[in-house]
Amino acid sequence: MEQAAFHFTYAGTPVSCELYGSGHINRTYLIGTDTGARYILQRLSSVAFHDIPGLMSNIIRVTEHIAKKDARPDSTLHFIPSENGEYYYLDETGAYWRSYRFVEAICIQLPETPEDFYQSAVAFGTFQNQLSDFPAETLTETIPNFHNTPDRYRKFRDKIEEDPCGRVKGVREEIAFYLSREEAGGSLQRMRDQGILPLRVTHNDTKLNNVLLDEKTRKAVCVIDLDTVMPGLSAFDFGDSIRFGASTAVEDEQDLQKVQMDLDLFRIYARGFISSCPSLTEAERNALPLGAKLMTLECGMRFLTDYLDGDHYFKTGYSEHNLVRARTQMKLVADMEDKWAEMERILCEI
Ligand code: ADP
Ligand code: GN1
Ligand code: MG
Repeated sequence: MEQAAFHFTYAGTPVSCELYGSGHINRTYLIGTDTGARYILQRLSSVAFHDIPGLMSNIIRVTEHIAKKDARPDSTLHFIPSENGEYYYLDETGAYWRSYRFVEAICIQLPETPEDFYQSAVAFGTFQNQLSDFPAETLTETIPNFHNTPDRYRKFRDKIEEDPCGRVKGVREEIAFYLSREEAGGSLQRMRDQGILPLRVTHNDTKLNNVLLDEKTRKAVCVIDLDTVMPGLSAFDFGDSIRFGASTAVEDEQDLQKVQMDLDLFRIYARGFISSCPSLTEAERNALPLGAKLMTLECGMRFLTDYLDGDHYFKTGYSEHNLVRARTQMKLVADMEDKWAEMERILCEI
């Protein structure tokens, strides 16, 4: 049993603790108690997050805002204070923990039906819309420059130069792929700097497995993994969902033949997202395909950067795991480039 579990104000005493979920960043446990109440307990990644009090303050404010707009009991996550009244617990090793109510629902890696994907679009579109009146500038940037693609390019170049693990020589083709798209990679950031695209509160990590679905009705229950909720562009949230959920294969598929961006899923997600987020401006709508391409490009480059660095950021199951992920993202970017006209046409027709 993780000792941290005994430091939260649960309804009951913890009696079981098992590793849970499939996230790449935090360490997640499911806690059972003697009253039957269940909780998620997470040890937050110290590699990814450097200001946990600021991060938890963002999350509490955002979840309270959503709870006021949607009265369903599980419309958002409910965090549990620790014994000292904070929404986190700092253990003697310096690790931060936090806990929230377990939601009885399912979490999937790829849509089993198009309707699953539509539901996730409605969940993320609604999330963004519910927060459209939230003062974005008052939120802490939990990971500074998180989706600043030019900044991600700078970090990528630094790692290529440093080459701490001697891995550069084995991945020249992959490096060339990402570097050749650097100019295009900066386009969303330029539109943000020029004020063409507004800053709003965004989730920034809109993978399908960050939405919970009701097992029976298959309707979306709530959006989870709120660590990266901060000011951003709507194209980030749209784009990251397409990157992950509109792929015909999982993010770490080794057989690249199986990896494509499915245009039907793209259309379905776009419909769900746009219809549930009426506050999108015309410029934001037009930037959605770019979001899909750039989030895929950026994420793939982040996987490759972490591979060059010796795999410290993303959890990996084997030594080339991040490289495999970087390659699936390359395949998706190339496929989106081939399907670009179709993607734009779909957006015009909605
Ligand atoms: P990470 O940042 O590591 O992705 P998440 O917050 O997404 O961490 O949690 C990891 C996984 O745990 C999720 O993908 C999901 O499977 C599961 N999970 C998290 N919160 C809940 C919850 N309240 N109810 C049910 N499952 C959850
Ligand atoms: C991480 O936490 P998780 O597994 O939902 C990452 C995302 C990446 C994603 C790639 C805080 O998401 O940015 O897109 O992996 N989260 C963080 O699968 O870096
Ligand atoms: Mg997650």
